[in-house]
Amino acid sequence: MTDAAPPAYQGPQRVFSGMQPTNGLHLGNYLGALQKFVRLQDQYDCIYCIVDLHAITVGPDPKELTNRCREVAAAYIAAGVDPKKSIVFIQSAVREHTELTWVFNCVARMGWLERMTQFKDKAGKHAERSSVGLFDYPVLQAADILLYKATHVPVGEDQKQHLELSRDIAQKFNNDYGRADFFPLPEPLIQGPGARIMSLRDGSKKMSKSDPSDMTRINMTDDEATILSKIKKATTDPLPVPEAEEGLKGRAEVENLVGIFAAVTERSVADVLAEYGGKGFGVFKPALAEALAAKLSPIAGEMRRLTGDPGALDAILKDGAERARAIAGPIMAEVRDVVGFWRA
Ligand code: AQP
Repeated sequence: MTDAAPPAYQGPQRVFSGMQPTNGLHLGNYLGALQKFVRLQDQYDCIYCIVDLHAITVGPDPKELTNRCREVAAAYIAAGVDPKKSIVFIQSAVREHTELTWVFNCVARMGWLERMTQFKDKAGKHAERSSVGLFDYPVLQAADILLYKATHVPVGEDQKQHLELSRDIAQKFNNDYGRADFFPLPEPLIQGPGARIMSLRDGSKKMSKSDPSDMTRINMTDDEATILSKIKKATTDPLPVPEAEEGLKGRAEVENLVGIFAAVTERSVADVLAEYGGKGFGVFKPALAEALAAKLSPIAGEMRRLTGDPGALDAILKDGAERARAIAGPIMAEVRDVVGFWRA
């Protein structure tokens, strides 16, 4: 007898993704994820979350948390997410996220979580002093996605391992409870320019909100002068810009800057090198700064306008939470039945 392949998931195709309201968003968040959020709206029903439950794993200031959530919502909308079409909401407003996390905590295995490199990076040498929440972060992330039975998840490359864990959890839940196609196995959408933007100071580290130095990143709200100053001070080497892609090998910082230029101007790397190959960074860097400012300044202006009216943003977030609950509630009720919880 041969094992039959499990039936393919038959439910609707749906996109889910989120960002943490920790520090302000940066160019890596924009190119790696947010730009994809905007494009996917034409193809799918999309749900975009502001993941405040994730943010408290590293303990941000409670006085700041709500405003930071509003800032992320403003960034989504200013970048082109349409809150009438897509659902934009704050994670903690939909309590089923935490309920499904508990169920998944009992599905996921310790060994799976112990392999997560992001926990090792974030906890550093002090893993035993990290919150349990930080360790459990990828299980909450799996619950975020699967609570909506999302089939596609736009993320940067750093999230690849977490997405694989979400698939493992979905698969094990389906197997354990004998419901072969209950949860879809969500597909990460990672490809594309900007999937991995590196620090401006160290080409071996990703650009990150939590890097202590602001000079390592371009924030979405940086003004033109700040962008120019950060790009001018970005690490390069004494050689000129190479003329072909092979010339980028072993020059991680240069490769990163050329990749950023290509991504923000929607050109290929080869095309950028054809224009700047052989020229010095004294020419390349101001051109890059100008391209960045042209891309980010209008978005930053719109973010300022949106955050200036918190009441209007809250109305959008309230509507988003209601629409999210309308999807999450019935799916969580189904999970409760599958697991065998008492039904009142
Ligand atoms: N450097 C990056 N290049 C490409 N994509 C990136 N993303 C993050 N950094 C880069 C993508 O942005 C989305 C939101 O990320 P997050 O807010 O959930 O947190 P993160 O992945 O941990 O990103 P940060 O900015 O580095 O935050 P901290 O410093 O707080 O950890 C995700 O899709 C991520 O892939």
